[in-house]
Amino acid sequence: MLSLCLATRNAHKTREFVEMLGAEVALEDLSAHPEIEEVIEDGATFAENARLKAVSVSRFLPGFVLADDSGLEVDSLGGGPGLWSARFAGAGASDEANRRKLLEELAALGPDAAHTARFCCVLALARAGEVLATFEGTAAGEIVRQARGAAGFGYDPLFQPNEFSKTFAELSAATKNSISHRGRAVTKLKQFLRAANLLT
Ligand code: ITT
Repeated sequence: MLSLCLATRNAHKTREFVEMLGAEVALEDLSAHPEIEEVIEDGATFAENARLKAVSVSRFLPGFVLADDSGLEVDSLGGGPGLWSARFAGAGASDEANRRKLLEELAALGPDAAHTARFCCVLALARAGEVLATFEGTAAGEIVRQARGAAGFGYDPLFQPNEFSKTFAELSAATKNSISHRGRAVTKLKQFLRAANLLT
């Protein structure tokens, strides 16, 4: 069985990877490794940050390390919060505080501001300090005017994917995973792992 360490301290991300990779992959995340220091995410893109996290953690741990850098880009906010999605309302901000700030910033632009947005995810797979491959996925949709739903995490209650009338937080985990930015990136990761005979 393939063992993978997820270079994340976000338990919501870990849950989604467990749901998507299933029993074929033995997963752990950094909650099992409190000794590993926080990686400074100072890259200029999701891909750079994913590579930074994967390389840095794979220097400490044996085997394969997978990092996820992701975020929400809102067109009328010039692509923000983007790389700052986790810390939009300040370092260590709660998901709720980040959502409130997003709604406030959009409301300040007036009723005609576009609400189009996309979630982006880049995964970086590394071993022994070297990136083996990266995989990306996006999901397009719009920001709703009021939070709806209780599933998921982060900006899910505010994001309604195109062709759906429910937010990510109103959809089942299986449906979100089948259309999400992370789900699309994981599909590419699985293809890579199968081609390398690491997954059946
Ligand atoms: P790690 O760096 O430890 O993985 P993090 O939460 O800080 O955890 P990121 O720097 O990649 O991770 O920030 C991602 C943020 O983007 C996340 O905290 C959410 O606010 C948002 N986000 C990403 N994917 C999301 C999703 O599927 N649903 C809702 N919000 C999401």
